[in-house]
Amino acid sequence: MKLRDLSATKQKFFQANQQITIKQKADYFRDGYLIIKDFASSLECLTLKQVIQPYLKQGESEEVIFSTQDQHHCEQQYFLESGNQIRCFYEKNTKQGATIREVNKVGHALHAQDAVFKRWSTSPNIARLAYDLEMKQPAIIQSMYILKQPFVGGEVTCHQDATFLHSSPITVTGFWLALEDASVKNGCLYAIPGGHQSELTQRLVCNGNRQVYMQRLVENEWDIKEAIPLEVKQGTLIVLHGLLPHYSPVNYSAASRHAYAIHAVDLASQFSNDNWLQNPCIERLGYC
Ligand SMILES: O=C(O)CCC(=O)C(=O)O
Repeated sequence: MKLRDLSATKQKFFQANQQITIKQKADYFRDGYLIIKDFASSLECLTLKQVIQPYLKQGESEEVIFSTQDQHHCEQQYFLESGNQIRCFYEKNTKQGATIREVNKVGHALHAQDAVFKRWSTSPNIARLAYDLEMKQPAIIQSMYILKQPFVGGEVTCHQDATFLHSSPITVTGFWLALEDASVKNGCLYAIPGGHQSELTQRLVCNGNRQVYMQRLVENEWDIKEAIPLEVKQGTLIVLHGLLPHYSPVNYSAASRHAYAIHAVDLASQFSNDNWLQNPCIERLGYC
């Protein structure tokens, strides 16, 4: 099968329309996350893993990422302008001259700028799920391919997705697909069951000068000791409520832990105009 030839898999991609059960929906609203096994076939996972390959690039040169004059500013610009692009981000301390083995993630518009990722992201399976979870006008606004590479895959500190994609009311919902088995050994996701019922603790705000900073909203944070590992097999989808505290630790193992994560918001809510993401590629979800 050619890398980009999806004809063989098309049926599987669009099979869909399996509604979640009442229990699954109740579990999601109680726990803040929902684990759906076998959401994607191994062929779909393999296809996405192959399609990402040409996007994995060596660290960019000085003008893009690294400036001796104002490194921080350049890094911020690179990040802020990635909302409608497909760009590599690297593990910490490996900016200049980073190798492909040090790519941390690729973001943030695979769902719109690559035909195969777009097809998967906007498939009826995802759309149906979004509507089932009571989104009224769901639309994908961000996507990331996370590699968590062997030995170097860095920690994603505990956060709520609404910190980064804020709206009133908060509607951001994550759809995280395991493209490889994820366990405590290779840095699987951890989440605090029920933690989505707590407040939003901080926001990443972008000011008029296009500079981002973290704004703390409440003093008390969640207790990270309450987080549990979400060990899953390849093809499993984890749906994450936008207020659910979650993280993933360093991958010290020899096995990578690839995942594809998309974030949707409800267009019926008001997307905050001081979010970092100001130029999103919006892909509305619909199904017939
Ligand atoms: O895959 C990971 O390690 C973190 C993903 C994450 O935090 C997210 O998708 O919101």
